[in-house]
Amino acid sequence: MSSNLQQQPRPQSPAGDGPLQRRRLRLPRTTALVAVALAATLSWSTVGPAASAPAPSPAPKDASAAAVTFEDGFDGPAGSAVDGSKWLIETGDNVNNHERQWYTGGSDNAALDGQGNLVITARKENPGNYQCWYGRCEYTSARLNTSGRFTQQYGHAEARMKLPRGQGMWPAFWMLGQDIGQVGWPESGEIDVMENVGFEPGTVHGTLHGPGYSGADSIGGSYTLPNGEKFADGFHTFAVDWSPGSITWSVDGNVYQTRTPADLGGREWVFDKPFFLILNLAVGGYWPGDPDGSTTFPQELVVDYVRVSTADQR
Ligand SMILES: [Ca+2]
Repeated sequence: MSSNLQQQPRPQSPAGDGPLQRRRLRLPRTTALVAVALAATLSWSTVGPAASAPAPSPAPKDASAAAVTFEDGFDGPAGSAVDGSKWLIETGDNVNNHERQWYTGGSDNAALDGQGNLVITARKENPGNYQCWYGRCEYTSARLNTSGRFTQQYGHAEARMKLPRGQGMWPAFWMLGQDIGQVGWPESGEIDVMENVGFEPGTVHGTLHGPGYSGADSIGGSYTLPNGEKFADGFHTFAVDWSPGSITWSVDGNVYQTRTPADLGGREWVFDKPFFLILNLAVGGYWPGDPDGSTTFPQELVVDYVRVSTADQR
């Protein structure tokens, strides 16, 4: 371990989180973030059950329009940073997964492209002389979340994205329980709407982490594009439909997995509470492995929109 590692406060790793290649610890890296998570309000969770009641007939043709609780279409001038009222930009490194990048702030690695997209860019550079857990950082990238700005319990969450490509890339759209600052991880729960690792260019994973089923023991499934297609070749929509006791994952409307408390063998279902959203592009780590000579930089995670609504919809 480097001295740098010991100087920075980091959450404890849970014991027994399994084989390295499947270990996926996704903890907030700073106490500041935890404090923000604690401050996240349950602004609409108290109305969740009412909102999930059947709508009076005739149902509107586009029920989603009236039920949207969070939306960012990433419209704005090219080069501008994300809307700070919607997104908190996390900075620093992440030793928990042995990720290799430094997450920067501002618009350095997360910027609008002027054509309605957020682009999270992973670069092989270190203009700020950032120091990572393993020494001088080799890469920069970005990680955003809605902690303290938006949380949701149940409903539909989706993002339309074009993924990066190459060994070592690890883009993700995921959620953490807003009580992580109080109960820690994995008791907080983690819902991974979409994760991709570069060595599987045509496959994405949807996963649940909770107490007794995290890291190597997490509960999940995967979806693979037909005909050898790759997620870096075009935009796809990644979604979960979430209701009391059930979470369903889909890609482009194709459902590939539903999980319920029956899958947990008596372990606790920790998904009946508000969660916040996270978008990030990690470079390297236990699960994806590190970039190699075949990896080209920069790589981009291009996000057309993120949208959350109260109603199930597919
Ligand atoms: Ca857009």
